[in-house]
Amino acid sequence: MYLSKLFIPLLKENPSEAKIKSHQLMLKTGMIKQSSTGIYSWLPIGFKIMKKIEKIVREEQNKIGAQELLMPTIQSAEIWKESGRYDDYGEEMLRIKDRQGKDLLYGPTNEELITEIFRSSVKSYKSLPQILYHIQWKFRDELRPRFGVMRCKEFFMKDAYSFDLDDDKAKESYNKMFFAYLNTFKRLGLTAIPMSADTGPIGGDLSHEFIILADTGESKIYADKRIFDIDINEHQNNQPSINNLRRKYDNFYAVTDDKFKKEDFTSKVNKNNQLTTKGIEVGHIFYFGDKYSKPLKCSVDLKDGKKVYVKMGSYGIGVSRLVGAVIEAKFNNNIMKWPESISPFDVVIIPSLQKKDDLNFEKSKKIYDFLKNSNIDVLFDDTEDHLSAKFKKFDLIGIPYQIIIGSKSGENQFEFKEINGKTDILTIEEIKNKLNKKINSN
Ligand code: P5A
Repeated sequence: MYLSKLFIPLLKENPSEAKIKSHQLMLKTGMIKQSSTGIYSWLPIGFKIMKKIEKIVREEQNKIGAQELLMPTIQSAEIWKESGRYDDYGEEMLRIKDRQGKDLLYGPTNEELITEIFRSSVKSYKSLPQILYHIQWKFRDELRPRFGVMRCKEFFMKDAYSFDLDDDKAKESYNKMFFAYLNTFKRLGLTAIPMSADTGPIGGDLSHEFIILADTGESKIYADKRIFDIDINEHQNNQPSINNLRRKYDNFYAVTDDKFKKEDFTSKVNKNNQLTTKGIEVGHIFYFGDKYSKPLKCSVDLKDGKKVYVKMGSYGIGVSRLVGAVIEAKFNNNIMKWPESISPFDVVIIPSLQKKDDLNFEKSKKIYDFLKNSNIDVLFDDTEDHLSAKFKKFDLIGIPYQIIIGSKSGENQFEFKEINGKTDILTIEEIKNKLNKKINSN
């Protein structure tokens, strides 16, 4: 893609309404545009990054055997009345009537709808276990939407739902998802800590929030630092080891503020290991047994003819919030570096171009065509901005690698710079091999 053709409305000034760096950067680099309070349009660069995050989330769900479907954004109020949550959910729920006066709502979550789908399709214990998920927009009429995509009204969520026959099996599903989440965040270049959490309006008695550390996070956290040392690769994808490894996490105190008890923290965690800080909740998982299956009468027949309500859990990842969360974690000293796995482009060619200087343009175009033909997603800054202005711009756009075409480049010798890192002088073939290696390792 040529930069002159890219729809990327960059802002010159810092947007005054943005209080945290991710919100500022997303507005400044034309990733999003507010459409009304807490509701955003996703412009090409922002959308591309979010789609890459979505792909990784999807791959990790599919790896554990979860199956993707798609439920609508608009739901009937009936099923929410059956579960009892229609009244409980309060003003956060956007309620709508159609022309016949039927009560509808814009789904804030999908426990009811998936239970309704399951109860009408599955009758026998033989069909269990199952994990179903979708990636869909949600709407919550948040009292105080803020920080851009971090807490907004309309947001993109991956929500999965597990169905099992008994508590033990259901907890295995929970543990599988627990590690799928850790793997997902790792691929996004994030260290997320699972923290014991309150269940709030979703319900149940077992729940973990996945938190990444950031000063601008809304969650206050209290943890035993040693939780960072657990190696998730220990688990070999077989159930006993997943359950055992999950138990390791229970050995270390790690809670968000609603579960915090000072006496527990000080008595269970040695002073040197105490970590009190803030973080961003990027995922949240719940086990709630028959909280929804019972009122919605979602049961299956057992071998002996008895009926049992299915045991359910639900598992959410804030896909759109993650775009902001990655920025909070990676944007330092006014320089953004996207992890290669989700960067909007693999590499950018930055030539010094003056109107009459066709040489650098031709060189750049050659490299561009060569890399493009090698399936590398390359951006070419074909504008006539001064080099220093170009560098400033790309410090914010955050493409991890740059090929600089200026006084130091020879016939087949180019400056290849890692943003925030070192510069090598490489041939175009070497650049291609290096980039391919990076891309394939994700
Ligand atoms: C789990 C899946 C649920 O909704 N039901 C289905 C459960 N959990 S949750 O914690 O309420 O949300 C899951 C994740 O969605 C993101 N999120 C938000 N992102 C942006 N703006 C919001 N207003 C918002 N609310 C929730 C978070 O990442 C959360 O962990």
